Amino acid sequence: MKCKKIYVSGHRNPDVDSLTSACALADLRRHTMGGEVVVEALCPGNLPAKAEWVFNHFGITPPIQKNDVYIKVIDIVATDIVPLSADIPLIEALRKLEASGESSLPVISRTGKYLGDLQPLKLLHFFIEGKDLQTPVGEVPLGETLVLNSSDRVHDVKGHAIRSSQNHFSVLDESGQFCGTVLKRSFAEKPPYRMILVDHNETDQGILGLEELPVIEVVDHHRISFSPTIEPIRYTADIVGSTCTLVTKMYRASGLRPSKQIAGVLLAGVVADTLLFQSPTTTETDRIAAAWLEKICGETAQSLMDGMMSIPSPMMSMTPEAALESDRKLYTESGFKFSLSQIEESNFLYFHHQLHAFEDSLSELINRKGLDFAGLLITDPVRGDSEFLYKGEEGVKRSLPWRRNANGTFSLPGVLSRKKQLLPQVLSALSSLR
Ligand SMILES: [Mn+2]
Repeated sequence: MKCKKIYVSGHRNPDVDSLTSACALADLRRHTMGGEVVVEALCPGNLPAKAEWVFNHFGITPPIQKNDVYIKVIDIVATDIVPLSADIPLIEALRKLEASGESSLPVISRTGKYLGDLQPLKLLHFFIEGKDLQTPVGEVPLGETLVLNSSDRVHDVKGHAIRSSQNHFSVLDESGQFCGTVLKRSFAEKPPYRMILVDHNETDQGILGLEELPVIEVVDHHRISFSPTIEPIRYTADIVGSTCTLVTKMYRASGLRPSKQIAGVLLAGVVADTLLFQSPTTTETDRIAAAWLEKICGETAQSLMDGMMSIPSPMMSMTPEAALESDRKLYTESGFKFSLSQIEESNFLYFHHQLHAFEDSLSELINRKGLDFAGLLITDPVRGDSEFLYKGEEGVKRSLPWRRNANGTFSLPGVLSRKKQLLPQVLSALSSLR
């Protein structure tokens, strides 16, 4: 099927880097791909308050909130089959049927309601009785065929449809209105949407339904856990502090200059992910990219950091459940399924006051998602330290390398990055258990 739309999406529970890089890369691809295809940046989940501030500040519409990209029947509807209107005489309808080369054609009322399919076999009795060929086709016996609902997932109806003897299926909306037809061969074709991933490459972390769409590009700065592809794809990965740094480099390489607004949101992404160049993930490349973006957007990295830090942290403004969800990633590794959330909070006292509530929420999360364990990294971006709260499998807990505090949390001095500091140590603890 012809590609109608390309989605650009960061990981679920998106953070500032994920959203701003999606927004900017969508903008870049609109320029490099020409105007033919629609490129749409997505926000798979809630827009975090900090990201909302960034997009407002630069006067840009944030990525569209969408929880899944499952392909629906309506997405693959074709207009190849022209339905018969119920008013025309049977003889005329039969001629149209013959000319179409199909074995049946849908009949729709004047108001667009689907009435059934004109099928010659169904008419035998009608002819035997010697009925008039001038009878409107809407009044003759029509065949009942397999019809599809426009909102059905293709995944759910595909098997049934492929096994049926029909070559096409009428598609109806909730009120029975005819929306078009799906051709049987469409089920074997590529869907009309493509996917570009930013700031992640693991299907587990991506928007729901991601596995149904061909990924044509990845721009990322995380470990690679991407599945083999059928066709060549564009893959940009590097060890830098922010995906926005990579998108900035791509702008420069293409000879295009981002608008003031796009440069602004890119700079915010670099600042947010490197915690104003304090995170150990920061590289010279991030600083060079930021300096270039500062010139274009006319603001400093520091002023954007101040702006974002003025937004209350999830811990102060959300319930423990919501705070855990605000930046949570799911992993399956060494036979363990686990989740690691991260929250920035410059005052650990807020966290200590709610410790039991967070422990309960982690336990609830483990039950709900069938996990082996779940952890929460609380990071103080100002002092550059973290604490880690762990729930779940005791063997894993014992193999974690950090000092335990009296309140049961782990102390991780100098740790700012889940990706570069927390995850590798968790993974090495897990592999030591095998
Ligand atoms: Mn990132």
